[in-house]
Amino acid sequence: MDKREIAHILFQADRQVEEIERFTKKYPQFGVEEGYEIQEILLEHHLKKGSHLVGWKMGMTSLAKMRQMNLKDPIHGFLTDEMQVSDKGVMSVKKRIHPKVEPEIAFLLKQDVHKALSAPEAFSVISCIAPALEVIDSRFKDFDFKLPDVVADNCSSSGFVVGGGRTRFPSQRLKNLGIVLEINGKAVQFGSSAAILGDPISSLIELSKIKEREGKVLRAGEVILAGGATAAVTFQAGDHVRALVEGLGSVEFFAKA
Ligand code: 0L1
Ligand code: MG
Repeated sequence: MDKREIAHILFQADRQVEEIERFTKKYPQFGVEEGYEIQEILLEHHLKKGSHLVGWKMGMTSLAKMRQMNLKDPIHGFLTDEMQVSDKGVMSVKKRIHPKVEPEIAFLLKQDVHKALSAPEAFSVISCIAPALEVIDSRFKDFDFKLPDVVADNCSSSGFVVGGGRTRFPSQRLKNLGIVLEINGKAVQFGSSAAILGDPISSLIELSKIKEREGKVLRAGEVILAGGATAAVTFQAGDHVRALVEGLGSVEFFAKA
């Protein structure tokens, strides 16, 4: 198994909007650690093409999904400026294979993070807590993947939107905020921030532990997507997609061909 070749295939599938078969079919011995090595090479491809790293996402953060995939820990991926769409902006459908959207909570970092954070420390490094929408678009046919595949595929990352949010927010409230996902004004999913690892701040804490293990630094200004609070939902060109998070406000995009 050639990791560079797999990263290249994933990058091309994304650029050419072409779905591919999961690699674990051909390489059953392919593991999660190799998945992260491939993800790192994939990031190099994005940077070489002129994209900038703007943050990180945590995935599979709901206990139900972790149980389903037999996971002890969530997974993580990178976010680039090319993936970001401004609040009320346009999300292209034709640049994506089979996009789905999920409501999330985002943290904005006000300082570099060099080490694993405790909960109070995690709150102290955040400049803003905001409602967010994440668009996932697995490069694998029918979203059919095993854990190493999806990790290599940057955890299905494709697009994201961050709303205005709040610079001050009571930490105790964050763990149980009502969340609604609307498509064309109709509520299609309801959830709670508790679905994100029991408390979204745990996502930032987990990420800080991962980065400490990797010997890497989270940078001031980076966005952290804490994880999906509901199931992800398919959308189409012409749809208006909005997430409302209790106490934090809303965030939206217009899906265009
Ligand atoms: O953001 C996420 O939780 C998605 C992780 C990848 C799994 C998927 O594509 O459903
Ligand atoms: Mg997500």
